[in-house]
Amino acid sequence: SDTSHNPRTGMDVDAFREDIHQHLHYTLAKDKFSSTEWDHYRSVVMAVMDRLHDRWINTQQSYYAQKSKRVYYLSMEYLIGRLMDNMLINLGVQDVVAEAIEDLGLDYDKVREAEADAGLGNGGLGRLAACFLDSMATLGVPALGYGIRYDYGIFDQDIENGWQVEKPDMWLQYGYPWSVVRPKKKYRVRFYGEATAHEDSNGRLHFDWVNTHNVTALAYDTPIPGYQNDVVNHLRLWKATSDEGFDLKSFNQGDYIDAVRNNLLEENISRVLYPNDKVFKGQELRLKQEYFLVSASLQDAMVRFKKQFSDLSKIPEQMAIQCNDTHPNLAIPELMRVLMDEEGLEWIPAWEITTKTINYTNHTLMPEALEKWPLSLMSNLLPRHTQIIREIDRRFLNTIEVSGDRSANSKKNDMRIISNEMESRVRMGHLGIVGAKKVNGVSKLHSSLMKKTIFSDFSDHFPQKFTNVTNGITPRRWLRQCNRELSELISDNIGSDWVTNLEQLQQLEKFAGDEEFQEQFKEIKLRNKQQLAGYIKKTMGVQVDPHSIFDIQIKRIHEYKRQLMAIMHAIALYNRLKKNPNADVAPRTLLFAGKAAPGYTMAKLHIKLINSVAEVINNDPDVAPKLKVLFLPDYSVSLAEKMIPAANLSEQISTAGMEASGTGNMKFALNGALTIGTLDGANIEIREQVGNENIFIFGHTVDEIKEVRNSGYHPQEIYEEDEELKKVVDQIHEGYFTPETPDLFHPITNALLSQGDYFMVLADFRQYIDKQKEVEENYRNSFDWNKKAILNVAKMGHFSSDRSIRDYCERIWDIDIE
Ligand code: DL6
Repeated sequence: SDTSHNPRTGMDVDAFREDIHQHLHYTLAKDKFSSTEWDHYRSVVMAVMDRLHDRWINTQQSYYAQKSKRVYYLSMEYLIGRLMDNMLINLGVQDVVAEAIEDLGLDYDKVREAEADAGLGNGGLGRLAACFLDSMATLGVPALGYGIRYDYGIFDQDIENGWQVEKPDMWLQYGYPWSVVRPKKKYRVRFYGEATAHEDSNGRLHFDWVNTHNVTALAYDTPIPGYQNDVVNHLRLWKATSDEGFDLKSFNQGDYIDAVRNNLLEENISRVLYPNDKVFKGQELRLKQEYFLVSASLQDAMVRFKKQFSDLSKIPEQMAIQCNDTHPNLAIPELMRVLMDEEGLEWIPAWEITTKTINYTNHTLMPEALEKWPLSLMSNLLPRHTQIIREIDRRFLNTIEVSGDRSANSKKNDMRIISNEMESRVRMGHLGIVGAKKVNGVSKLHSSLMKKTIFSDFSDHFPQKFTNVTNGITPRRWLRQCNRELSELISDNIGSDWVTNLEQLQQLEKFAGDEEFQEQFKEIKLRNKQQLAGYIKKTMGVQVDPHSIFDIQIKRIHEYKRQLMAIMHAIALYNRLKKNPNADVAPRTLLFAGKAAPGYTMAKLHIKLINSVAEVINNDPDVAPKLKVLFLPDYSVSLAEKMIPAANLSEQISTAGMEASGTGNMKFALNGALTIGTLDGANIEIREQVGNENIFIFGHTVDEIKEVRNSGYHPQEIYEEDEELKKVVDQIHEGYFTPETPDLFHPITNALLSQGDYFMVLADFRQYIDKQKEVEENYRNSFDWNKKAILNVAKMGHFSSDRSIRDYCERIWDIDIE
């Protein structure tokens, strides 16, 4: 560490103070009279960037010198949140910089909060990518994340009269000081046009892609430091620009405005993140975004490769490409195209390289989320790729052997990449499996269901391709950063190695029943709850009781995640309290947060229902002291960092088989919340780790659901037979919570009763609310509850994203770490 006090590189308070001050003065031209919180924040960022740059350059030089194999992580989403704390913690200077900031008469929290969340993702898939970047740098994996620099990330959510209203996310409005633009790192990305063939003098066919519309991809790099290891990788985000300047033809014809407008159209490619979670819409602009990411990133990777190698067969030894879901799976035909049309390889060696380099992670089994691009749309936008995909499909079909009594045609139709329907479609999952080296799911259950259900033929055909890597979360952000007090309590007792070796938390087991430790643990949880209560009071004007059970469900709003079941539980509790206002119950605060896709009407209606129920409950003096329900607007990474450390109970209640993994479940348990959950996704592995007695499991299993569906599911009967449930459903139906619009929630009750309750809310409701009773009783035994909570923390070692990345290195990327 630099002890020179040099303002650009020194790691002490004086050096930082001087550098922050210099940036304010010399870079921003501000003084103490004119500077704003944003200026202070920017000056701090620039001082931190000064320290990152040396390490960044050194890291990249050493990868180059060692000819390290690179990991290219391709993702349409990175849900980063704020970076200031993360950067300071990983550089090991959080306290030093806090002191320098205070010395300058500024407030650390205000500086930190001037940063806008980088919300370039929808939910778990994007946040996973962000955790993986942190872990890859921490493990010293030579990795580079590639993505798109959307002008607008995930929309801001307002709640107006109980309804979600979307507002544009202006995260770049004042610039993004954590990124460095690379004005010379530009690649041409082509669209449309035609694929033509010509024969050379040796009679060999060559393919060209001509008459294309071109867009330029411009690189913006954000450094990604590892945890106190001097490694700095980066995330490279592409912005679409129109490099060709004016459309010369229109320009010469004097149509100045039109010439400029065209440029704007090209820039639309990186304008906005698609806000849909798990639903495939098939818009052309989205396909453009996907190809834009793939094309720019592969060009960039090839340039890096060719600086050091000329033998293309070395590509699989030099790069592992990981596709985060099918969104970047055009990397398969694109790499084939580059190798054949630009590098002159024949099909077979090109295919050999491609299928040893690219890997695909599947993140959902939900049929409506699987990408299936209309062939007509694809062949118009990407004519040469479409040819290549057809050829991949044709060759693949020739390898399919028929067995049993299934006809050859039916099996081929099920497996082919280009579906044989009225409107042919390119199935991006099938393309991924055929073209990838490895295909992985994201939890044990999900990986096994993937092989048994949607990809069963493929798992028979390519058994060696399929593997599992259970998701993880970075302990730096999700414990060290968001829960500083708990981190310190842990480090005081077991040392601080857990930050990079989360299995060390095991050592906490012996403190689970220790009264003194428990006392401290409890006090920290209470303070975290008080802080969240303060935030709620400030932003929503509602007082919640920090001694009540903080029961939290935060995630995207989706029917399969069953926020509906949780609000129905609140209604049942309300009814019990109305009937018996003096009932001796543990007070509970039920908190929700999450965004609904703008076009997902049912999810938006669920938000309205939660807010309507909250309104009635919170304003009823009979129940308000014992029960509060709140929907916190504008869920984000930063809000999660406030809510998770304050939770007692974590709601992970998806219909079994539908949540591929979940990662919020891991964050809560790591912060000492107990889980109420179904046997779904990574909940199963959490139970394996913490033991059945330290988690509240309920509900139908995957097999039971299948059985119920097969033997005929009759939600109406469940409703008729369970009086308490019936009352809840009736109240929703009859407009008890919205007397002015009594029919408002009919779509919800109809889905439950007359439309077959696809998400099995009624099937699980009784078990759920009985389990919730058990939770409540357990919570009242403080010793026992805290013991369980501490054990949960102690058993979370397995869910570090460092472990996930080690698994990727070993099972998929063929990279040795230490
Ligand atoms: O793997 C990350 C995350 C899982 O934890 C969630 O369970 C899963 O729902 C989510 N999947 C997607 C798929 N989206 N698309 N397209 O977001 O991935």
